[in-house]
Order: sequence, then C-alpha cells, then structure tokens
Amino acid sequence: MRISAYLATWLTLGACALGSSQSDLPWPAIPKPQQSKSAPEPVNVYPVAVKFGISSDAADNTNALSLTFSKIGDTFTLDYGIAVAGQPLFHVETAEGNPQIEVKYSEAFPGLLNPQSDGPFAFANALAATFRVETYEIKEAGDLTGYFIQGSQRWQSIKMISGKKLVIKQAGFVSSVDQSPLDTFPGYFASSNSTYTDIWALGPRTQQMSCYTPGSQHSTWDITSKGAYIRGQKPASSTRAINLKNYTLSFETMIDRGGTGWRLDTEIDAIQATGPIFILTSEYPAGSFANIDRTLVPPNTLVLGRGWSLQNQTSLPGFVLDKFPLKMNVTEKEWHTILTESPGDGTYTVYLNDQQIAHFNIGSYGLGDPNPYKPGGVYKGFAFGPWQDQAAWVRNVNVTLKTGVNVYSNPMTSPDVLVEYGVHANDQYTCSDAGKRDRYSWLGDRIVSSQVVMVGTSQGEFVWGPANEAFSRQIASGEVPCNTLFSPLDAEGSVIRTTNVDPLLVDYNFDFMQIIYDYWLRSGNDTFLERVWPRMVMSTSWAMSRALDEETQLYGAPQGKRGIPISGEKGQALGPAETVSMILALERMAEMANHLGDHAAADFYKVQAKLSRTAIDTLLWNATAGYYASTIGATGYDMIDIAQVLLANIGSKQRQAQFTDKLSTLRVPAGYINGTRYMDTPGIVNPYYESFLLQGLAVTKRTQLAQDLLDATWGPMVECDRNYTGGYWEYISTDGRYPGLDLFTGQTHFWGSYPTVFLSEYTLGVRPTRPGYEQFIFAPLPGFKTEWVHGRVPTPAGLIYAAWGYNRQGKIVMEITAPKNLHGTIVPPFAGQYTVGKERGRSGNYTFTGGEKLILRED
Ligand SMILES: *[C@@H]1O[C@H](CO)[C@@H](O)[C@H](O)[C@H]1NC(C)=O
Ligand SMILES: *[C@@H]1O[C@H](CO)[C@@H](O)[C@H](O)[C@H]1NC(C)=O
Ligand SMILES: *[C@@H]1O[C@H](CO)[C@@H](O)[C@H](O)[C@H]1NC(C)=O
Ligand SMILES: *[C@@H]1O[C@H](CO)[C@@H](O)[C@H](O)[C@H]1NC(C)=O
Ligand SMILES: *[C@@H]1O[C@H](CO)[C@@H](O)[C@H](O)[C@H]1NC(C)=O
Ligand SMILES: *[C@@H]1O[C@H](CO)[C@@H](O)[C@H](O)[C@H]1NC(C)=O
Ligand SMILES: *[C@@H]1O[C@H](CO)[C@@H](O)[C@H](O)[C@H]1NC(C)=O
Ligand SMILES: *[C@@H]1O[C@H](CO)[C@@H](O)[C@H](O)[C@H]1NC(C)=O
Ligand SMILES: *[C@@H]1O[C@H](CO)[C@@H](O)[C@H](O)[C@H]1NC(C)=O
Ligand SMILES: CC(=O)N[C@H]1CO[C@H](CO)[C@@H](O)[C@@H]1O
Repeated sequence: MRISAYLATWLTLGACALGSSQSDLPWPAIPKPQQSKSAPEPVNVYPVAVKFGISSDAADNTNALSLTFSKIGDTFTLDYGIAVAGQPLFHVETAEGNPQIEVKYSEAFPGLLNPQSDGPFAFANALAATFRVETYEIKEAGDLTGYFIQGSQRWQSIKMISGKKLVIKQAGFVSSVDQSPLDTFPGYFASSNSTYTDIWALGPRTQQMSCYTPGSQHSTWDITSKGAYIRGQKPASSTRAINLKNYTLSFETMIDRGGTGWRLDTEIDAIQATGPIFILTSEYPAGSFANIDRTLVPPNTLVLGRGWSLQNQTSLPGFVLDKFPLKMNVTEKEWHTILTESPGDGTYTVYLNDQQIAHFNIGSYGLGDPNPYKPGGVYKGFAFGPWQDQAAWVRNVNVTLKTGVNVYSNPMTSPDVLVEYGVHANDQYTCSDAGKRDRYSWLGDRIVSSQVVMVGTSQGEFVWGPANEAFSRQIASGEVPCNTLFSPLDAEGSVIRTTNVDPLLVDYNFDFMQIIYDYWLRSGNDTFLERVWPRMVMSTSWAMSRALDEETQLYGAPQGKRGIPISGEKGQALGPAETVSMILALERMAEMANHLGDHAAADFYKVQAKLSRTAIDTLLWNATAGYYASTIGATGYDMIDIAQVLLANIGSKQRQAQFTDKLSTLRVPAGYINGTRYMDTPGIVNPYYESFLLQGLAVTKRTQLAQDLLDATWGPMVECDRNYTGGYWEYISTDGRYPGLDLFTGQTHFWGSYPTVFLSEYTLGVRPTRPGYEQFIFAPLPGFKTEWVHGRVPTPAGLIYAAWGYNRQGKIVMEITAPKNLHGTIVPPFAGQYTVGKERGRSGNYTFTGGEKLILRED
C-alpha cells in the first residue's frame, strides 16, 4: 500500500520519530511538540491507493490516482488508508455525454459490496449525509464538490452509471475535520513496543474525526426565497406543533429531482420513529438518475414507510408498508399542494393537488408499532426530508385543526427555519459519538473520551464546549439531555427535545458531573466550574429525583414519571454499575462543592454517597458465590459491575478480589463480554465497558489483567489491514478479528478510548492529584511489560516530560521534567532502593518541585 505524506506523518510520529538516542538512558530523547502550521482554509484529502474494480487488494496499484471511465459500469475503489471526512470532491478532466456516477462511502471495505453501502444512518439528522450512496451528474469538466459531509470513511467506490466518457483526475474530500498532524499536539506517548504507541495515537485521531469546531458541520437544508430546499436525508422535525390530534398538515412542494418526503406524528429526537414516512416520487423524466431503485421507489407513487427509513440498518429497523401508484404524472419543477389528514386514530388520508391519493390505517399493517418499553418520545410532530438522491422545495406549511383553527403556518423562507428544524450549522464546539453515525452529542458517552481530549490534544474546548452545549439545553426540571442535536436550538426546541429523551439514560447526568470533574482536575479551570456550578446542582438534583430508590439507596429508577421503566423491570432496584455512577458523581460534587466553599452541600452529597456505598455492599453481595449481584436477589453478575466496583473501590479488598476472579468466566479472545443485564447484541465486545474495566484494573494496580485487556481489545484496532481506520472502534467481535456490529459499527468512535488515558496516566504514570496538576504523581503501574515508555503530559502550567524503562542491568530508570511550581511525587514501581542525583539509598516516594530534570535509578 502506498502511504500518503499525511498518513506517513500520522503513523510515524510515535515509535518511528525516535530522535537522538541517549547513551545512558534506555529511551530516546522525548521529542518536543512540532509547531502547528495553521491551516485556515479547508484541507483536501486524497486516497493513498486507487484500484480498478471493487478491491481491497493493495497490490498492483502502479497507476496514478486518476480515474478513467470509458464505459457504463466501470468502477474504481479508492482507499484513503485511514478514515477521513468531508464533502466529496471531484477534479473532473473530461465529461462526455452527461456522465452520472454512483459513489459509495464506507468505513469497512465490505460496505462497498452492499447496495446501500454501510448506511443509511437515519437515527439523527446530524448535519451530514444520511445515505452512504450518492449519485452525481457531471455536466462539465472542472471541480465538483458534493453537498453533504460524509462523516467517516476509509473506502470509496465510484461507478459510472450513464454517459460516454469520464476522466476524474483526482477524487477526494474537502475535509470537514481537523487534519493537524499528531506531532503538533502537546500530549504524546511512545513505547519500545510500537503497538502501544499506535494505540495511544488512536485517541487524538478519533477526536479529530468526532469533535467539531463551531461552524464546521454545515447545514443540511438551504433556505431560499422559494422555500426550503431539502435534499434526500433523514426527515427533520419541527417542535412547534406537537401531539396534535385531528388535524391536517398542508404544504406546497416542488420536486427538483426524484421526489419529496415528509412524516407525521413521529417522535422528535427520540429512540423510536413510529409515525408514517411518506415519499412521493416524480415521473422520473428523461435524464433522471439511472440507478434509481424502481422497486423500492417506483415512479409516480406514494411510498408509505415506518420506522427509521425505508431500509433496515442493523438496530434501526425500517419498513415499507405500502405503495400507492398514482394515476397522474407527478411532474418535476412545478409546485404541487399536498394535504395529509390525521384524525388521530391511526388513519391517514393524503391528497395531491386536491385529489385523494391514499387512505389507510397505519396500525393495519402490523409493523413498526411503538414499543412501550422504549423510554422517551412523548412529543410527536411532523418532519420533512426526501429519499436518497431526491431533492425538493417545501413552502407554505400549515397545520390546521379539524375545528378550523390554524396552529402552524410557515412560508419556510426565513433563515430561522434552520434552528426550528434542528438543521442549522453547529455554532458551538461539539463532539459526536463517532464520525459516521450517531452524530448526536451523547452526554455520558463522553465520560471516557473527555479525559482523552485533555491527555492528548489538550483542547479543553472539546470538553467545556460540548458541556456548554448540553447546559444550553437544560430545562427547568434540571434535566440535561442525554443526547442532543449539533444544531443550535431555541428555547422551545430545547424544552421539547430535552423532555423527549426523559427518562432515557438518566445516569448520563451523573456521568456528566464526572466529566466536568475530570476536566476540572486536569485543567484547574475554576472559572468554568464556578459558572456552571448552579446548573450542575440542578442536573444532579434532577438525576437523583429520577434515579434514587429511597427504599434501597441503590440506583433504582423506580419508574419513569410516565410509568416507563428506565431499564430492567418496572420498579426494580438495579445493581452496582449505575449506583456507582451516582456515587462517583455525588463524591465528586462534594469535592467541587468544598472547593467552592459550599461545605453544607458537600456534606449532603457525601452522606448520600456513603448510604449508597453501604447499600451495594450489604444488599448485593452474595457471600456464598462471591460476587455483587446485578440486582437484589438476582443470580449472576456483569462485567461492567466488576469494572465499577473496582473503579469506585466498593467494599473490602477481599470482596473486590473475589469479584475480580469472576472475570475469567467472561473472557473471550477480544476481552470480556457483558453480563446478563445489558442490551448488547450477544457475542460482542464493547470497548466502552472495557474502558471502565481497564480503569478499574489500573486504579487497583492489577497490572497484568490490565495489560492483557489492553492487548486483547485494542490491539486488533492497530493491525494495519483493511479494517484499520486510525480510530477507535465502537465494538469488536469476540474473536478480535473485525468491527463487532456489522457495517453499522462506528470505526472512528470515541466512547471506548480509555487506552490513550491509561497509557499516559498509568503506563507512563503521570496523573494529577490536585486540580491543574498543581500536585501530581509519577506512578507507573508496577510490572507493566515493556522496555521503555516516554511521553508528554499537558498541564495548564506547561508540559511534563516523563519516561521510564529498564537499563542494561535490568534496573528501572525514571526521568521527569515538570514545569516550575508543580509539585510531583515519584512513586517508583519497585520496592527497593534508588538513587536520585547524589542522594543514594533512598526508598519509598520521592517528592519534588518542578523546574529541572530529575533522573531516578533503581539501585
Ligand atoms: C508488543 O505488545 C504486543 C501486545 O502485548 C505483543 O503481542 C508483542 O509481542 C509486543 N512486542 C514486543 C516486541 O515486545
Ligand atoms: C426490516 O426487518 C424487519 C424485521 O426483520 C422486517 O419485518 C422488515 O420487512 C424489514 N424491512 C425492510 C425494508 O426490508
Ligand atoms: C404521463 O406522461 C406520459 C409521458 O411521459 C404520457 O404518455 C401520459 O399520457 C401522461 N399521463 C397523464 C395521466 O398525464
Ligand atoms: C375530528 O374532528 C371532527 C370535527 O370536530 C369530529 O367530527 C371527529 O369525530 C374527530 N375525529 C376524531 C377521530 O376524533
Ligand atoms: C399557509 O401558510 C402560508 C405561509 O405561512 C400562507 O401564505 C398560505 O396562504 C397558507 N396556505 C394555505 C393553503 O393554507
Ligand atoms: C475555562 O473555561 C472557559 C469556558 O467556560 C474557557 O473560555 C476558558 O478558556 C477556560 N480557561 C482555561 C484556562 O482553559
Ligand atoms: C448466590 O449465588 C448463587 C450462585 O449464583 C445462587 O445460587 C444463590 O441463589 C445466590 N444467593 C442469593 C442469596 O441470592
Ligand atoms: C475485517 O473485517 C471483516 C468483517 O467486516 C472480517 O471478515 C475480516 O476477517 C477482518 N480482517 C481482515 C484482515 O479483513
Ligand atoms: C506514595 O504515594 C502514593 C500516591 O500518592 C500513596 O498512595 C502512597 O501511600 C505513598 N507511599 C508512601 C510510603 O508514602
Ligand atoms: C456472559 C453473559 O452474561 N453474556 C450476556 C450478554 O448479554 C446478552 C444479552 O443480554 C446475553 O444473552 C448474554 O448471556
């Protein structure tokens, strides 16, 4: 495989950029960060290999990156070497006979073999392409740029589907993410074992792929004087006319290409999508895209669907319920009026230009009914969005009750439509779960990755920014939404959309308090803490009122206010994992309250945390079997419970040891599988849970288990094969051979990224003990197997440079240089005596103040 300059820099920064060797020390000199070349204009990214046909075979790639299509069906595979993101870009040299191309994007190579590639991603309208297959018509030579951002892909295919001849000199992307090379970041880590160097580097790259600066994720709708111009995408909802019964939605639409689409009575930003999907197709005039799926969306037809889209995608079911062929031709480039009546009993009647074209009861199909066990989604409304490769204008939208009262009227020509429908460019720093999908800002999923941000790029704006974004949607109850759109929202949109995710993932509000604590500990940013403190108190109070089961003092989520269980059985008290999330949030709230001088509040948080600690230890411990049960009276245990018990130091050391022994029963080649309570697809390893476990093993100094887990779960992600993306994966198969959740798997996914922190804070061993590293320790995990590690750890006062390794005599040597005024404690990872400078025969901890380099040698 050829390696591009960018990729080469990216890959070699760790182990290969070794700098000068130092004769008396086991490790090469620790490099300084490189000056970052500021690149204000968008950066273009190009493939590292191009191959005729669909092939992941990197061999035989001697020709240039130019693509010559001489007949219909000619196809090229483009390999970018690592996952990239942005608007597709084609430098067209020759275009004869109006060529059309079908372009596919996929993180995993097998996506290219699929008609719908690795999509569609219809979970959220997420300021990116919903569909992973796009069609372009190329009228002339010159540069052509796609409209939508494609959120993450390593692989691309381009197939000519009509036309005579096409030469694309180069295809690529106008990057929508930061492309700064790794060596420009303050954080750094390398090891004699390049596997660890490479694993660490997954962190900053995953951040680049999933964290976005304001304005970088552009709007997916265009507002024009003719109305909203909407290309094929997940329909976006208004929150202005909700939960109506017995009403008519009317609007005018002009199809630019292929068709137009809308939904009614569908859950807004929820984890269900049960209202009807309507796609009205055009007559497909001459010149229409040659690859239209005329079975799925025949011409002159109203296609009725339900669920997330008209296609299935792993855990997002889609249904085609019916197709209503029209007796008339649906013309393009002409205005049509569409009325949809919804009396509220499940029947719908659709009129096109005053003629009835469909009448049905959605329940009669028996597919895609609302799931009463899925929480949230009480607010329903209407939405607009055509199908793949279609585009249409929408204007003069009205909602009128049967009584004649008009409750919504919008010409759709004002720019504030974008905020109303949640499709405005992001105006805050935001972080997605992953580059390609679930492009929502998920609150608790950042509990691990926020630490990675601080340890790697030290770009605190990607922690306080998304935190501000989350707080800007906090509602009067105190709830901070467990997930939210990247688009700015007005107050009305915030109230509806935030309420609509209640009571889903209440524990994410607790995790959010930990995220802020973890940020504060590493940044010492008191200004931020003081500003958000009142909101943190509100959020904690809301989560406590929702989650604490007073009878047991466990996280119990007695039941949602609407009688919906949050998870598990109705009213059932849950087990250690969520309770620990609550305990840690309360204890960290207590620490921050004390720092801010609110000692009374601190006491309340502490006492509550203590009650819940005791509850886990007394109510859940099964003494005969030696484990903490998943719930009261339950038999069986969960990996995540083991992780959380270790992480929060619950119970005695002896109980922890017995519980940890259970891990062996959950072992698979790629790590540990979940226990019985979680909704994970069986037979999948979840790096998010493994992250908690890795941290739990680290804080309790279980080095061997920690290192084994690191190797098992994350080692496969740095194998340089066709599944490599340069980013962390969302899931991994139990055998560690491939991304675990089929083509759906996010492969630049930030939630399970703990190894970057683990390697800096426990392998290298530098971590703060007081906010802003004012006090910190240099405490490598004893017994970690490597010859040497070295790295840089960013602090508000500057960089800490640290290294340790074995000399020729097999003795440990440690080096540290810290900024002035920082107080460090070296905790040697060995028991015997050591020498620092002229001080010989010392043992135990060694405290020092920063300012000069210290070398500690085991005697
Ligand atoms: C590097 O670490 C990996 C994972 O533990 C291990 O498989 C490999 O043998 C190590 N390489 C060396 C040279 O120690
Ligand atoms: C999606 O899967 C469900 C369940 O397997 C099935 O009922 C439905 O027909 C599928 N939808 C499509 C569009 O194939
Ligand atoms: C629809 O268009 C076709 C030509 O594309 C024409 O033959 C037919 O008469 C039209 N039908 C109606 C109902 O206008
Ligand atoms: C809808 O409203 C009309 C007029 O007020 C009424 O006659 C009809 O029963 C209502 N339909 C339903 C399903 O409530
Ligand atoms: C609907 O609303 C638009 C703009 O808000 C208005 O101009 C138009 O007259 C209304 N049309 C109908 C048919 O109700
Ligand atoms: C502290 O956080 C605020 C955001 O609330 C940010 O503007 C500021 O730059 C941060 N300060 C430091 C020193 O990071
Ligand atoms: C303890 O665990 C064992 C084995 O899983 C189970 O049979 C027993 O019922 C449990 N005891 C209690 C009190 O739950
Ligand atoms: C990559 O992932 C695929 C599944 O998507 C799997 O079949 C294959 O074994 C993995 N490894 C390689 C080297 O392709
Ligand atoms: C050394 O420091 C560590 C971390 O702060 C602490 O846990 C340990 O008790 C200290 N050891 C001694 C002997 O003071
Ligand atoms: C080891 C174990 O308990 N695995 C479970 C993981 O979760 C799935 C789905 O709930 C169960 O089927 C497995 O048994």
